[in-house]
Amino acid sequence: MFRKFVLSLFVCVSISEIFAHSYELCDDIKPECRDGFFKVFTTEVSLSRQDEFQCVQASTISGTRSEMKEYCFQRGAQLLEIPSVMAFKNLLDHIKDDSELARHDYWIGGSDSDQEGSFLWNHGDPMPVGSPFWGDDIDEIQDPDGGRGENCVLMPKSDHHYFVDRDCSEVHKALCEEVKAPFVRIFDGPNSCLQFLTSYKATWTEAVQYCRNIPGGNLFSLYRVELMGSVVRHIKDKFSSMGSFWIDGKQRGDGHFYLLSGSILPAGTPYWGRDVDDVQDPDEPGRDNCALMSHHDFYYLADRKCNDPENEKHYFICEVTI
Ligand SMILES: [Ca+2]
Ligand SMILES: [Ca+2]
Ligand SMILES: [Ca+2]
Repeated sequence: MFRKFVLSLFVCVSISEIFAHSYELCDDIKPECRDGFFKVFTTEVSLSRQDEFQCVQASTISGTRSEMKEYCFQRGAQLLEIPSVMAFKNLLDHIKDDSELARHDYWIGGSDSDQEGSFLWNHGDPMPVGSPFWGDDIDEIQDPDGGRGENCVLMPKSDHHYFVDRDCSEVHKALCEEVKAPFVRIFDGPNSCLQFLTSYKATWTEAVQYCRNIPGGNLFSLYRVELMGSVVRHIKDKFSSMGSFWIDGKQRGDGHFYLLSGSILPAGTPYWGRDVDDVQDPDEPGRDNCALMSHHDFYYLADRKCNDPENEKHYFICEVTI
């Protein structure tokens, strides 16, 4: 028994050593809200650290609960979860102050479809019950009161945007919440806090814009080739074969790839791969090509169209200079 324990301990330690890949969170950097999302503080606004917020967006279309869940997902977001009473109040204040927002009913993340009477958020965390979250939906019986016929949580205008349970096939707008990725430090250096965006695919141009919205932020630059190993290891550990990642590097008229800082991203090995054919990249003539770490080719660089929303939307990596 003891030997077995020692053996399994040994196996665990060796495996974790082999796969150990060290990184730490950059706790002092918080992502900003993307364009089109508004900020909702989750604590008392006057007291809050300016980083305790959610990024929320009201849908432009209406649909059933499951259609709206998909709608949010397509935007790198999920149906809104409300983590505290202060977050609820700050959200209601924002809705009340905006006459367009105030006119609609909204699906949010809660449901009791899995087990009747047990309301859960998107990923299974329990939702609070009772006041001050739930209303009565006008019948003087506090919701949830719909039994098996009403399994989805709506914030209806008619009941001052309190929570009520409704039939999931009703058609309403939704509130989506941006899924925020943490900043991690996987190597030492001046731009060493990286954010791997894997809940949202963007063109290279959109990715640059997203990263620049973060104070001190930019699309990740491979300014030293040594960084490539750490980044590839992190992608393989955390996001194995999920997809490719845009990084800094855009072709200009002279054919070279330039970093946003103005320096040149070198051509050839060991940066570039051959992507999906047998010719080493960059192999697309022209000037509107950008650098992608291609999951088809061991995350070596490939040149792809910078701004082709039909065919070239990918994950991306932001970095912050601190
Ligand atoms: Ca009721
Ligand atoms: Ca129910
Ligand atoms: Ca109800």
